[in-house]
Amino acid sequence: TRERTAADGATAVAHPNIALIKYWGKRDERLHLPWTSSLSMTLDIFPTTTSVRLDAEAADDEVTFNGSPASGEERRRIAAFLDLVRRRSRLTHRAVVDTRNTVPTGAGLASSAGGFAALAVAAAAAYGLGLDDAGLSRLARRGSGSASRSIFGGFAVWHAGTPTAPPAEADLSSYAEPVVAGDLDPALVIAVVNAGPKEVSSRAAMRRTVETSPLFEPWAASSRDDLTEMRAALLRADLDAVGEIAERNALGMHATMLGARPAVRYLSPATLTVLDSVLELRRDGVSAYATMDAGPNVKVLCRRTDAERVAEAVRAAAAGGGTVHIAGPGQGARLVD
Ligand code: 2P0
Repeated sequence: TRERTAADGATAVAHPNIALIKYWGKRDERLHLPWTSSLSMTLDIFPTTTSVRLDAEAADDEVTFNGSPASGEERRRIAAFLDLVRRRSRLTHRAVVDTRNTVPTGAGLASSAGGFAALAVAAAAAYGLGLDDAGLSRLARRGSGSASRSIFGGFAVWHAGTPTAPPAEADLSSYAEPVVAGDLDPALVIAVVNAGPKEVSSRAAMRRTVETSPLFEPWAASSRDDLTEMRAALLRADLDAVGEIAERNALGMHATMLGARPAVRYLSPATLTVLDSVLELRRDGVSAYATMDAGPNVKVLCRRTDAERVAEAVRAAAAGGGTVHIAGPGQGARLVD
């Protein structure tokens, strides 16, 4: 690796991902180690572009988010992430971070996944960490769990890390990798029924679920089986099996949340209306399957050739109350500068 100077900087682009096998629940909060492995598709829409420039003179990090200074929790999380990068690089320089995010923030569309994947790639380059993809994925995980998967394009699996190992050891084996898939030609139709920020952060919601929901352990156990079946279904390019497994895994995750005390409920009446339209599509012979994250929005997995028809159906179901996006598999995080 080349010598680093204070003038060094780097810019990276990353995309969000949607989990088909969900990540829900940490076994180690500081290291962001999950209870279960998860699997996702990286999207080709809503990129985040982040540049990191070292500043030898600055007394503090300067973080700009979509042109405005970042503040509060957002700033704190980015500064904590940069502290981790600094400890690894043995450089003490503060950084100027400029991030441009095109995802509707806080709407359960995983804006933190593309965000921390782009930041990890840009910061690792700027501070000269010399990481490979697995190392970048481990680093991105420390920003946000789901970001570990956005390092890779297409389908990616994030390993929970050896569950019997102490956290410091599991930390080394908890990263994402590409998943071998057959010729699926999938699309995800994203029905944004509410683009506002959520009432409970996914971080707080998953903590409450793990601590209080009697349904958490059974879901975690079945999710491990779902992952095995999902990998086989992807390998044989069986879109119906992929969709069925994804849908049941997501509904199971939401069931664990409903079992929390007090319940965490992200699904709204509009969500259920869209879910009904997905059932109707299936009755009409269209392969369409739904998944929902920490918010009311619905992502419908289908064949790319059916995407327009699916988009039309969910748009009609949302009755003008939302926007619909069509995404295909996108690229992994990469340096652009
Ligand atoms: C996922 N979600 O697998 C799951 C499904 C939401 C529902 O990953 O606390 O922002 O930063 O590790 O990654 C959202 O949680 O949480 C998420 P942290 P993250 O996509």
